[in-house]
Amino acid sequence: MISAEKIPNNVNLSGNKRLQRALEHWQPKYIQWWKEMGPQGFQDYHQVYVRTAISVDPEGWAHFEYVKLPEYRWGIFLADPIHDRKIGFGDFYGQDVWQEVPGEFRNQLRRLIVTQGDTEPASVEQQRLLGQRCPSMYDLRNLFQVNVEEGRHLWAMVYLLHSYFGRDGRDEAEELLERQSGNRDKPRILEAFNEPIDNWLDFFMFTMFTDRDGKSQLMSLSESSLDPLARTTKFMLTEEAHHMFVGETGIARILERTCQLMKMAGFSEDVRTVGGIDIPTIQKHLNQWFSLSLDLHGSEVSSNAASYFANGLKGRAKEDTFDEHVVKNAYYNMEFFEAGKAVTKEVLMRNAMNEVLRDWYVGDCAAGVIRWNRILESHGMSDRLRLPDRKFHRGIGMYSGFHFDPNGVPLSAEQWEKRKYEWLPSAADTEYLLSIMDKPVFEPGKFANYIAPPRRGINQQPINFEYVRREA
Ligand code: BYC
Repeated sequence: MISAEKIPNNVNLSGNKRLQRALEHWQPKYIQWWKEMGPQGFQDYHQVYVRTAISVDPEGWAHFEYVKLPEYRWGIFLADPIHDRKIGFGDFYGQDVWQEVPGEFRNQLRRLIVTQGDTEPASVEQQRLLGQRCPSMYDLRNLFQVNVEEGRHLWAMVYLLHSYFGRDGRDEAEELLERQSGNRDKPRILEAFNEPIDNWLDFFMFTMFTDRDGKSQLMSLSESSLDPLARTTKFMLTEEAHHMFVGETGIARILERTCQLMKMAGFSEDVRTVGGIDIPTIQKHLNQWFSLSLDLHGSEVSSNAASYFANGLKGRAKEDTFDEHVVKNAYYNMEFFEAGKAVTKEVLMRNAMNEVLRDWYVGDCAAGVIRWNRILESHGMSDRLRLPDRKFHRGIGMYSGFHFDPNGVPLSAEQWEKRKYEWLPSAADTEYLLSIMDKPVFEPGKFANYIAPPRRGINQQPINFEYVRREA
């Protein structure tokens, strides 16, 4: 039975019987999905020290408690309404925002919400085995925090589908639990969410780069004319920040440890001989998840994106920082790749909105890489990490039929086949990573050899706090 205590919410759930009934019908299916497809081996006997959002104010948001994962209180929260909010971009600029879905945009909005919603359970599925290989109890807890929040983000999208899309919305909500990451017959919608994440280097790169796509997409949806969508995604962004923290600090701690091990082993030694993760392997995983996450922004030239913008459904990140919001006669200088050469052409800005968002995303990623490189620098290392060229390893958009190296230099199909594992993780790299992650570290305060401890614990708890406890 759904109640305000069980499902914390600020949408007056108990005052909306129709919605309450719809969610009551969906909830047991969600719990069944969570138990089958969520963290494996940590459903029944473990209690996890997690943060649960119980309201949108800073206090209610930072509520920490031990819970069994299937008993996490997945709540429904919208950021506070902005009084008299107006549409901020596109053809309806300056008009009142919508509290209901306009019939003519119903399909487009449903598609955007379903695509966003699909990524959330997908990521939980991708990460379901990681607990068995955790580098520490601190990291295990962070993994589960990320997982339960992705589950909450699914609830957020399901709330919108149930509230505003009637029968179709309810059907879509069911299908969100039926598609499965990596399933050949019923895969998840976007490609990056069908890739396995079976080791912690992948997990940290995923939370650094793919969750950052979550940030850029949610920022653009939080500008939406559909006010409930804008308010829902705005609150999701507060949780997204922690996911990127997990990714960025996870890699930072691996880099720290790699530097320490290299010093101990002597710089000419392969750090793998002392159980560390070498910088080329880190770079390959960066290449993999950055390029997959570039794909998540869609094609460079997209009539879908133009129409989302024109109709006010999906804007640019930080729309209010732009001078002009209708963007009817503006152009974007885009680089095309024609007959083996780069050619710059003008494209109508509205058609280039995916690329505009990707520009913002690349800038945000680049800042993170600079912070990582400071660690290498502080240890006197000459190695540096870098983002590969945007053309590298693309599966969506105009570069997808071609091959490029990380500098953006075109390659023939044969050259690519011969060299791709210089830049992307090979089966041997994965095998090595799994070999150093085969024994989970469950002892409080202990860390696997390949990663340094964090600077501080969660919620001012010590690093050796029992973040996950097993019931007797
Ligand atoms: N894989 O016109 P185009 C997150 C399809 S992550 C496979 O360029 P559009 C999270 C596309 O559907 C953020 N297919 O597409 C992170 C279209 O198909 P149709 C998730 C792809 O619509 C970590 C065709 O190619 N949020 O939250 O402009 C953990 C033509 O494409 C892909 C959103 O995605 C792909 N990568 O842009 C947990 C926001 N890309 O019509 C969570 C909502 C494109 O030919 N979604 N296609 O059948 C959107 O805004 C847009 O759907 C996209 C695509 C930006 C994804």
